[in-house]
Amino acid sequence: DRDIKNGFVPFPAERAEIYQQFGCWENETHIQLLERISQQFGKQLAVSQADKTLSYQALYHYAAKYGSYLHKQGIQAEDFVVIQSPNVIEFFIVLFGLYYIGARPVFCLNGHGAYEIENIAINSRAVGYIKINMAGQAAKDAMDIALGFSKPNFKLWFRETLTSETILAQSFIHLSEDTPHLEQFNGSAYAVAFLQLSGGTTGLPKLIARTHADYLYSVQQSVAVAKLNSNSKQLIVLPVMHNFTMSSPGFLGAFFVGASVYLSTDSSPATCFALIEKQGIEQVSLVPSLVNLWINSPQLSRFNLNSLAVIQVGGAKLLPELAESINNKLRAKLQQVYGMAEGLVNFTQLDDNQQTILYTQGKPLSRYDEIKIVDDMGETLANESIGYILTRGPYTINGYYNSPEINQHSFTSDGFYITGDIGYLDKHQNIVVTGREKEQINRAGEKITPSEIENLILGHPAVRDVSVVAVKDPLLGERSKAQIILQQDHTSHLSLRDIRVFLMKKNIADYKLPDEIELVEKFQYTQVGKVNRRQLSCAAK
Ligand code: J2J
Repeated sequence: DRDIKNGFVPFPAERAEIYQQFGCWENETHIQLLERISQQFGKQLAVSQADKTLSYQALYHYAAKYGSYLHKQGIQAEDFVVIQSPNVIEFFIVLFGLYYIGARPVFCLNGHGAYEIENIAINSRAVGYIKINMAGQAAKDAMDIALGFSKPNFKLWFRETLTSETILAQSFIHLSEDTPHLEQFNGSAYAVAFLQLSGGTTGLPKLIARTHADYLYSVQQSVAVAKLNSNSKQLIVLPVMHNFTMSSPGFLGAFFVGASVYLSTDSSPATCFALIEKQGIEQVSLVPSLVNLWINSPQLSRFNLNSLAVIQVGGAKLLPELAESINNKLRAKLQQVYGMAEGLVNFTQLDDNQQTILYTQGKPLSRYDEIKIVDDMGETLANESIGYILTRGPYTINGYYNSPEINQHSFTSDGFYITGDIGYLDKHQNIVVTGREKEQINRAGEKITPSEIENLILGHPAVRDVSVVAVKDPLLGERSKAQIILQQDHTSHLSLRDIRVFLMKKNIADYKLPDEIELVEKFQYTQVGKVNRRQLSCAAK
């Protein structure tokens, strides 16, 4: 069908049949899920942010309105629309508005700049771009970014900038008021639902196409393992469009059972602790660097956080000392999560013993997930031996979107995704991530591809060659360092600021700006003659 023609790699028939037969995939799309939950839990609070709230009924109602408006503007089913938003309530209306008409969101991080947005929009062949801004903040206009598009093959004709306001973004409620009401689009649950971004291994971020059925299956399994129910109160503080925040169990997990989601646009302990205390928050997902910030905050003793029951931590390696502090200082149960936007997600079980919770990343969500640890030759290793982590299963992609060349080295011939992570299975089949083979820097859970930044820095006239590497950082886990070899004839000094300003002019996301630079005569090389990007050792504890 059209998805495949456009570059979606479907599940191979033999495996699809098995997953189907074992009931992994429900025949339900994202909007059908919201419709069902809004019928069942209509009056229940779906999302709240600052002084704004939406019940499930209201969310569905506004989504229908906004979707109808988008349709009137010419957005059609199967169209891709790039969306970028801080953690505000309006995001949910835009998201489900797109789903209402069968359009497909392309999720960008709020930190992404025009540089990333342009590339993502072009690669996904998006027809539009919706940007939601915070009220009162210097509004980056969607128009400004879109005007920068230069590629002739790209027809981005729909651009919208919304501002998150105190009541609800009045701008778009008004926009949709005099729009004729459209029927909900009920497409196939096996079609592409959206595009997520990969942390990336080489070059620009790769696109990950997930189907409604496979994704919502992972949500359903996450809900079970995180034990969410309709009374649960979830705080969202990580970026709302990250895969972790969306699905592990994330806001979709909360929606799945009619629970309530509270958004914070700010991750500072003072703001989040106050929200936890005031609302009686029970569950929150964090990256290790945020755990670190929270437990060491002088604010900790000022608030009553007794309601906090479970904290999911994932996105980057959680060191056991920090893991222990969740129990000791935040008095909550830790649930480790090792996941990826490509699919596979592992959780420690809430009733696992302390050893397992502190030292492992748990077990895959589905009994049909297959994990293989292999050596350099691709041979499967015994338990407790460290090797490359490969996986395939009912909600892991079988290829990046529209990337045949990349897929050749990202997947094995029998369909396993090569995660680029290194680790082992313990004797109880819990996975332990010990390191990484892929070209990536994990800066507080945000993934940076060194070659992307290197290519940009190479454009600086004073730079002859550059290597961007990860350096261990006590707060961020890893920070980025640009090692630079200056042009021979270049006598002037190059500072960190020079490089950061140079990159900022390219409009790249802030988290990708190098944290430090070092001027060197030559790079360190590994045995295979590649620059040693991993100066740090991610060796097993
Ligand atoms: C070590 N490394 C980890 C962990 C992810 C749930 C949770 C996280 C993500 C995510 C996600 C790690 N210990 N606990 O999508 O649904 C690193 C690995 C992995 C990469 C994926 C989810 N948890 N990582 O982080 O697509 O290197 O997804 O391959 O952003 O993060 O990054 P991403």
